Amino acid sequence: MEFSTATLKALVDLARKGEGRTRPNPPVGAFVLDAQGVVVGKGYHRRAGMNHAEVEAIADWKKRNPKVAAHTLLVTLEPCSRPGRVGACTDAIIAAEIPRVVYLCRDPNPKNRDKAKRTLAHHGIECRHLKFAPAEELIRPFAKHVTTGMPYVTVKLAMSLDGRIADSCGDARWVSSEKSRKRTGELRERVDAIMVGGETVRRDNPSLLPHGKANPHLVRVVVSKSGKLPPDAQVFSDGKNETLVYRDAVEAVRDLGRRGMMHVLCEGGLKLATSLAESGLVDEWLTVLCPKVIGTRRIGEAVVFGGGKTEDVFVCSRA
Ligand code: AOF
Ligand code: ZN
Repeated sequence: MEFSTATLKALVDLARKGEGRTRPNPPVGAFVLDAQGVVVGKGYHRRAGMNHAEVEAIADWKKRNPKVAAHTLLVTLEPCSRPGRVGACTDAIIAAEIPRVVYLCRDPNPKNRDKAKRTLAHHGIECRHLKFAPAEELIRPFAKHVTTGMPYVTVKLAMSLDGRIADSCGDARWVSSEKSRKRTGELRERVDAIMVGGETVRRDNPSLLPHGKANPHLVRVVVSKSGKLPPDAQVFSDGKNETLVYRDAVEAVRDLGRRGMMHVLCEGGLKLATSLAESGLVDEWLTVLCPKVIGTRRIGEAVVFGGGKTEDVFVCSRA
């Protein structure tokens, strides 16, 4: 069976619903398809300890379309073949008598890597890998964490055309357009922790929370050498998500890895970004280039190009 790119993208989008909520497990999505390639069951992994995507999709198929024969199970990640917190998905696939499995990404977890094919073949189930780059992208943070114990670190910085940097949580008048703030806001919903330096907390008093849907799993992190932080800052006093404080960037990243965090987003300031870079801890730089010139002016009085209508440019570079 051939799969349209639209079907594969829809599956990755389904898996994405779990992003920022599954740690230390990967976000995964699965479809059960009939012989015509119609989706008759779907599911995604919501949280560690809960059903894997495959089991969710099989249950959905049995509930909604019990009379339709399953032709293929399509899943973003290779099914697990050894039990962990929950049973092995290969067992669930065998029990459901689904004749074919197609997965879009190999499992970086050594416990399961490249094992599904053989296990399923013993039961006459055909299993193949159909490489799809967006499915690999999706589990980059999981892959880093499961193989090294360290989280994947993304550093986001906004910059004017004349190279002036400000933190995303700072003076929004110049930093980035509404559209790009929305885009970086979405990134906050997909990570496990948002990290800033003490100076950012003292100066900008950010909430460090996504603007849209609340995510109780998201942890806020402040790195401050002096530890002198205002107790009435939002991150400590709003009664919302947990906030951890560290004296040192390296110690912070290591401990977050130990706590199962797979993806940490650093939103400034420059001092913290520099410490992370010097320690070789940055996996990805997300630079938002804003069509403004600050020159010698104050940040709020930057010269804005294109009447404010020219969009910011996102530059993503991997270490
Ligand atoms: C998931 N969700 O949908 C799939 C996973 O501790 P466990 O039993 O939940 O197993 C976690 C491992 O299972 C994980 O490291 C990965 O190798 C594999 N696949 N995990 O959490 C899923 N399909
Ligand atoms: Zn599984």
